[in-house]
Amino acid sequence: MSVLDRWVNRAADHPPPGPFRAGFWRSPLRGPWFTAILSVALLPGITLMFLTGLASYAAYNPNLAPGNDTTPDKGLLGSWLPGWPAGPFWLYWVNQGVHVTLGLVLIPVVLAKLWSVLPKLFEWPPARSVTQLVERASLLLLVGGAVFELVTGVMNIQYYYAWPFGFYQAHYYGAWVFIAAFVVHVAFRLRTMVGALRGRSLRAELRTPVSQTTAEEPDPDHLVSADPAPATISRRGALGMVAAGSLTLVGLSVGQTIGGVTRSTALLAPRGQTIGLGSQELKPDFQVNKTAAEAGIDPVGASWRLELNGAANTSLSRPQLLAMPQHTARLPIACVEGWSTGLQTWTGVRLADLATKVGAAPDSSLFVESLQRGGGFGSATLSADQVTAADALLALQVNGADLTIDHGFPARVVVPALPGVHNTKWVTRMTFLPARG
Ligand SMILES: Nc1nc2c(c(=O)[nH]1)N[C@H]1C(S)=C(S)[C@@H](COP(=O)(O)O)O[C@H]1N2
Ligand SMILES: [Mo]
Repeated sequence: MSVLDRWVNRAADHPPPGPFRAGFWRSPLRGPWFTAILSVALLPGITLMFLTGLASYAAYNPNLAPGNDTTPDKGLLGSWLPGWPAGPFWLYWVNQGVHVTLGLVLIPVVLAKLWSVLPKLFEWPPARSVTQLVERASLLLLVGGAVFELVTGVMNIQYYYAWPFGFYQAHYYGAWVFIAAFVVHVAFRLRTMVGALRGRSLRAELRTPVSQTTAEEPDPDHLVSADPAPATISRRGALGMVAAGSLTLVGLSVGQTIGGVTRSTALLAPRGQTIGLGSQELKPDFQVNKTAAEAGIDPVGASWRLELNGAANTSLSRPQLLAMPQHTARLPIACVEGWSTGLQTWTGVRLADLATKVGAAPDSSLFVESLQRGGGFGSATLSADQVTAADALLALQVNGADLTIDHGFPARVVVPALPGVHNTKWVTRMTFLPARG
């Protein structure tokens, strides 16, 4: 027996008091089956979270400059991402609705799962072998990563920027740390999970009342209590509580994604309840994410001109823009935070027509700048595909009325399938940039 083994054995005989002792944990619900059934929800759920998150990152056109990416050191973590298409119009709306709503759904499941394995956190001795030490360290990244992603995600959709780092970078890097730990964890645990699921039937559990609820068979991982107390809730009841928690979160937030009459049900969503200043013509008005006052935009007068730069440079007044061919499209503004305006009818000049006006090459990207000074989301670069899409507009009107200042007067970008953040409002300058070759 090596010195290390002897030390481990001696430590095992003398656990610190409280949660480090086996008898401390007495819930009869804890066990491999209960943990595994929660994993059945988490495995596809987390996979979909990761994929929709990656898609959302790609939708920002991170590889286009200037101004788009704020994770310049992403390297292999993102520079390989393909471009983002300019359709179908609902692509980003659905992607982000799924990402945000599913993230909320998973919160009760993650909490239940953490509860189910909580005794493992206090395992004594902390590690019996180097392999086990490594596995436990990877769990730190797994649990830390999950909590970090959920907490920053929720804080972001609640407008609560109480951290010293940028959300966009942190949530992205955090996702990679988490998913790496997740893959390792699944590789280690999949067999245990499948075995545990085979051991009991979900249908039988869903018919078992609390009076007949007893602990699972003792397991090698010691998830099952060494000294189980009588059940005070059935497995059915506990799973029902998790499901009810998830459904409540969905019910009180999904309205912000769907919009329309469901919007008023989104009691947990801070966005999309604000209606802009409105106008006589624009009725009924619809929600805005950010008002002109919030963005620090002063009323824009008749002297406003759009600066347009390409092979040639020019500038256009609003009457001149209105005199160009007008195109109408029904499109949503869909924000990264899962919030959307629902479908609105936007009318304005096609971006492609503006490109033609200044002789821009068809493969040009487009750098859009707003009147907004300082930080915020005052500029964005759109890809050539997005510029040439039939419904990609510099909108001048919405729902048959002139844009109000809160909707981006005198002109705003609206492009199908583009994240809201790149639909720049209060546009002042557009620069077509030939593809670098
Ligand atoms: N100039 C400017 N454009 C902007 C923003 C902004 O803050 N400033 N916010 C963006 C974001 S994050 C979104 S989701 C949409 C929301 O459009 P809305 O405020 O009209 O609802 O506008 C985008 N365009
Ligand atoms: Mo947004």
